[in-house]
Amino acid sequence: VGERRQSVRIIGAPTDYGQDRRGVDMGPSAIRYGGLSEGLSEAGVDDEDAGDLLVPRAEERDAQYRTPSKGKAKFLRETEDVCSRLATEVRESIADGYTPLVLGGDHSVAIGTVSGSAADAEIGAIWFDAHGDLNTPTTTPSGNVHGMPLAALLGVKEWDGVDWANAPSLSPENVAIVGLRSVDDAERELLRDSEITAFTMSEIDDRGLDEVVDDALAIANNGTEGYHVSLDLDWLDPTIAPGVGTPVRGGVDYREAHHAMEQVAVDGGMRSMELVEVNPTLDQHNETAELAVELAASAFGKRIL
Ligand code: 4U7
Ligand code: MN
Ligand code: MN
Ligand code: MN
Repeated sequence: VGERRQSVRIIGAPTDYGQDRRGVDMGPSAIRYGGLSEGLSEAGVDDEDAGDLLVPRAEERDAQYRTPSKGKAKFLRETEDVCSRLATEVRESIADGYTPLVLGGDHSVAIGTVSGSAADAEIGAIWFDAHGDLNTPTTTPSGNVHGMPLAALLGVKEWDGVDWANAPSLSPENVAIVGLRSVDDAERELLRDSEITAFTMSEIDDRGLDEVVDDALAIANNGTEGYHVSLDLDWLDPTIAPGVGTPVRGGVDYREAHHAMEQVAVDGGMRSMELVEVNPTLDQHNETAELAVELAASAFGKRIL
């Protein structure tokens, strides 16, 4: 680290189609206001801000897409539209020599980020999250697409009529979920039958996060040309990251999280990153957004000394 100067392109994806609590569409503003550009300079990278994708407000969309009937995905067409535009931006950023840093928005934007990052290369992914995000329109208990992006990216085929199911972006053997502590029955079944590796909080308690992240990096790097880091802020304990829509107690603490990101920086194989699920309307004095900034700075190589 430190030898090559990295260039980061920031792309805002201000969506809130993927979940029920409004306000997560203000995430990109909150993260920028939380000092993103300064944080990245402290990490020694050059940053360029591409601004935000244009995302129509949920209220302007047809009410039928908002209906939370079980076994259906809400705002699926809207999500598909945003994600396909985001994928293009991410792909082009990488082709231009940048590491894309996507600011969500709810976690459904990962479908776009990862599709773009995987468009021209075999990649792995490390999914820092309390949740598995492995539901589909058939298994979802909520109808919320932010609970489905990893299933979409792995090509779990229950997406009828939506393009992303036809071209999986990730292979299960190169995917590691880190920090898992809230799992639905169908997700548990899928995890049991697939080659995805899930490191639960209980395994982290047992082995320590440092060792677990080393394993996750090895999985994501194995036979790939780098990996995507998807950082859902609900990965962290809600006492330090209250500004998220689906908090789950028992997450990683401040120093653990930083060390994990520092491991990513030392590894050097990160191809793209996203910071998702920051909801300023649920936050305390923007602390969750500021924490997202600090963690991104660590992932891009910021050091104490
Ligand atoms: B997040 C949930 F049922 N599993 O599918 C669902 F518990 O992106 C939550 O990780 C999903 O924040 C959380 O709605 C999605 C629920
Ligand atoms: Mn989550
Ligand atoms: Mn270590
Ligand atoms: Mn998530």
